[in-house]
Amino acid sequence: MPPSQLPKHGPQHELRRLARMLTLAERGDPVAPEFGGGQPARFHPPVLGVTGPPGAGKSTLISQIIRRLRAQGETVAVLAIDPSSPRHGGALLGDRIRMQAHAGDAGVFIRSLASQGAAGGLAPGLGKMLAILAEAGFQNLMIETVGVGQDAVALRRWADICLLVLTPAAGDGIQAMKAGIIEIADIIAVNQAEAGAERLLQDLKESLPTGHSPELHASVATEPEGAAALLDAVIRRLREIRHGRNQ
Ligand SMILES: Nc1nc2c(ncn2[C@@H]2O[C@H](COP(=O)(O)OP(=O)(O)O)[C@@H](O)[C@H]2O)c(=O)[nH]1
Ligand SMILES: [Mg+2]
Repeated sequence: MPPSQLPKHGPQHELRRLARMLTLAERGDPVAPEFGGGQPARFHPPVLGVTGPPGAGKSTLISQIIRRLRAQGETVAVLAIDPSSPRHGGALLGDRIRMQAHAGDAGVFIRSLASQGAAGGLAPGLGKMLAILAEAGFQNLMIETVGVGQDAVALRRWADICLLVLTPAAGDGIQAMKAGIIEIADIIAVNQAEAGAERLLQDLKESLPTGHSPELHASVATEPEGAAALLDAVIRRLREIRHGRNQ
């Protein structure tokens, strides 16, 4: 069933019920049948995974993607496995979204998840939670995570599209290359590009493994048009995946 035919998830009690089902799935407990019992969803919306170091601008970019999708009437649910990092000036995604006026919008659902392990590992019930959100009718799903090493590979398992967000700050790109995270990326954003993105973009181009050529974009997520090309690319891919599955 396409999401437009599913019941609208407006009323507060439905949202509370959805939140409860996600808690059950996170714990590994049984999920109610109307949420598909946590089994793979009948209709699976595109899943965007957003990963990168704390403070790179993942939440800010996700908020911009949400803004664009909402302007086109599309719904979005986000699972944020993102420990807040005061040291880097990062805020929990929920806070950032609230600041950016998606609060009270029934077409946007955001859930923060406890991370497993210091680096922000993927939650064990993630697949189930995505299935529940799909059954609830959300047209786009996103996962935000501070992924390194094995976590990044796990993200690849759940996400149709992986967006890696780096900054020109010393070491970011090198760290990502060392952690093997470059290999999972379909799109790489060099964000906070007002500090100059050329060098990191060049380094990335030169060190990409053979046969792997992710789209590279420089972005400034905090300026109104600063991430336009990146956002276009992400939204185009989400749409391609959805159209492919609807046929
Ligand atoms: N100067 C600048 N600041 C940015 C940019 N993108 C995000 N920020 C800021 O960087 C901080 C961390 O952003 P956030 O989205 O929370 O990063 P996350 O930890 O990767 O989710 C916030 O204060 C943002 O406002 C950018 O392109 N340029
Ligand atoms: Mg964040």
